[in-house]
Amino acid sequence: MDIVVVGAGSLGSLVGGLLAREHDVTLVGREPHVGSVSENGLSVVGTEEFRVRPGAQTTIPQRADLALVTVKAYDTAAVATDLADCTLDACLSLQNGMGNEERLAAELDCPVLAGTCSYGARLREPGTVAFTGRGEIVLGDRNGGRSAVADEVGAAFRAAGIETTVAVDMPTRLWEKLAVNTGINAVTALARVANGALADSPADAIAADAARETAAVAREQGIDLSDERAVSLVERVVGDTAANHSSMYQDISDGRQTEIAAINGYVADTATRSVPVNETLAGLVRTWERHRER
Ligand code: KPL
Repeated sequence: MDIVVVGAGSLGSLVGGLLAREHDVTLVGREPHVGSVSENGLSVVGTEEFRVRPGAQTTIPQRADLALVTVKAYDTAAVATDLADCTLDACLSLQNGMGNEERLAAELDCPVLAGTCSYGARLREPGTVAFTGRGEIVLGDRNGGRSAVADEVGAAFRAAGIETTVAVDMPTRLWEKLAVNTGINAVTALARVANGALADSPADAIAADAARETAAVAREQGIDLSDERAVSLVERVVGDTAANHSSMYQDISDGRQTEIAAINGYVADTATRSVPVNETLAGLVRTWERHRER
């Protein structure tokens, strides 16, 4: 399969690297990373170690069988506009936050699948990505139900040795992932700790409360997500990605804009009830963003 990965940051480089063991992959990202990959290949280190030679460039190619979108949620609208000029058979969003698939589908002619990924990844230096925790990849029709395109993409992921679940309940899965991200990302970013530090810590109650609030908002939207399931998913991902620094931790460490608006901010904005933990976390991270040095 001819796959373009739009967003060769930490997660995009890791998943693109795993896929490149079997498929023709082009990573689209920024310099100096893509220059280093196109010259010397991509090294994956950590949980699995190997080197691959995907294509790597700063612009989106004209056509691909699959566009795998891994950009930050705040860049989705711009990427959707760029991808609209590209001939694609399918598009898969593997991003944090809600609403990405709708933004892509509004611009693209091909089927847009939803996906979730809880792998831990970190760009160590240009050309090298650390695989810091094997989580789960789930993908499927963004509105739920069976999809032949999702089956085909799932088979392509599995052919590359990536354990992948093709799900018929993606709307629920996206809320479950949101519960995980509302529990882990801002808390680890503000406490300056790896995901594993949340286990049995003074902050684990904050993470659990944020996830419970997210589950309550999901139920308001007609999604069947219990408080217990939301909290147990947070605990599972904390264990699976214990050594990983969350993407929001990495964003704050690198002085970058975060995805707070699409995570805790989304829950706070969507809720018709009071969600004080998500509001507090969103307020703290937004305050940091406002005063960060650019
Ligand atoms: O999605 C993640 C993120 O960091 O954004 C988790 C699953 C929490 C892994 O760190």
